[in-house]
Amino acid sequence: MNKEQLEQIANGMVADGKGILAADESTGTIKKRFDQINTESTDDSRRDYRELLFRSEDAMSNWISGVILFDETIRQKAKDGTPLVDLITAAGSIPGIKVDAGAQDLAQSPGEKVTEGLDGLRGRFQEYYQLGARFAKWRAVINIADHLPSQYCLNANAHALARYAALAQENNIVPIVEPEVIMDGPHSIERCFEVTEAALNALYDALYEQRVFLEGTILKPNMVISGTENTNRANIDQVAEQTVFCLKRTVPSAVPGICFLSGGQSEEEATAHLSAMNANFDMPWKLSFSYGRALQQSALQAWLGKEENVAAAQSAFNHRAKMNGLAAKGEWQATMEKAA
Ligand code: 5MM
Repeated sequence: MNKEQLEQIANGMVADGKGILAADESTGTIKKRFDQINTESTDDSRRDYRELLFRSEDAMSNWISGVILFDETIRQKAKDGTPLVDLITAAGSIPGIKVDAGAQDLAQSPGEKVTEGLDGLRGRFQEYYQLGARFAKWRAVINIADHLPSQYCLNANAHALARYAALAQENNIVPIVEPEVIMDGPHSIERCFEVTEAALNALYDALYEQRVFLEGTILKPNMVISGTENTNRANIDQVAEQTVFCLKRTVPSAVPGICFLSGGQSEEEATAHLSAMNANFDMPWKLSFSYGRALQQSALQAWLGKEENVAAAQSAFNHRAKMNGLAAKGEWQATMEKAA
């Protein structure tokens, strides 16, 4: 393990005003996204869509520090034969890879999930490094319900996240650790706080036990936010305050950066929350984004699977990337959306 290299990559992932594009939708998830725009999901259409994102010059050179890829994409070539990974590095961004095999039902605990994918992971990391990946991602799914999550679920997922993280670092790949507390449900922001705090405590206990080098990691958490079906939703300032308060209680200052997932927030909500945190609080880590839907929604709607819409889709992606880059510095204003 080369600690210096890990630290350098992790710091690059949270360079000033930059964040991560999560383009690691598995085949099933990207099909759902393409269904929304009546576009067939094929090897070529997935390649064309990802290629248009990675060739969005303003976004990729100025606002996107790294891209999380799916296994298929890290091996794919652009239409002109250039490996997609090379488009990313040519823009000065870092290629990363999703290595988990998805969340499956947790045995003996109805309603809960545990993420799989540890078998053979050491060898897969070696191959992904050769293919150009310098960071990786593993996502745990934690559901909130009346009596959930159980401590069993939090511990099982934290253990897997730590095993993955230790293996990634052994191969000089920076692990993004993502314990996602799901937004679905009628729960309050207070309940989200309680569950997020417990999940992060379990995670950092496991990372410590398994000797993970925190300076060479990135955390990808949910924000502390009301459930989607809650009728009395917390506002932007409350989300920013509760999120920062929760992270300060749980995340060691040795961690260089925290890059949020968007989790079903609208594009503008995800940007506004991030900017409010950076504008109003002093923190020991960089706070940035690792958004999937909140970076791609407008671009997908502009593209509609049509070649003639590529420029419009790129312009939508460039705009979202810039808004989030500014939010990572606390400099975003709602008026910037209207002006655009
Ligand atoms: C882009 O979506 C990622 C992959 O999901 P699946 O494995 O289910 O296909 C997902 O892990 C994503 O990286 C994070 O959830 C953040 O994305 P959002 O859309 O929540 O910002």
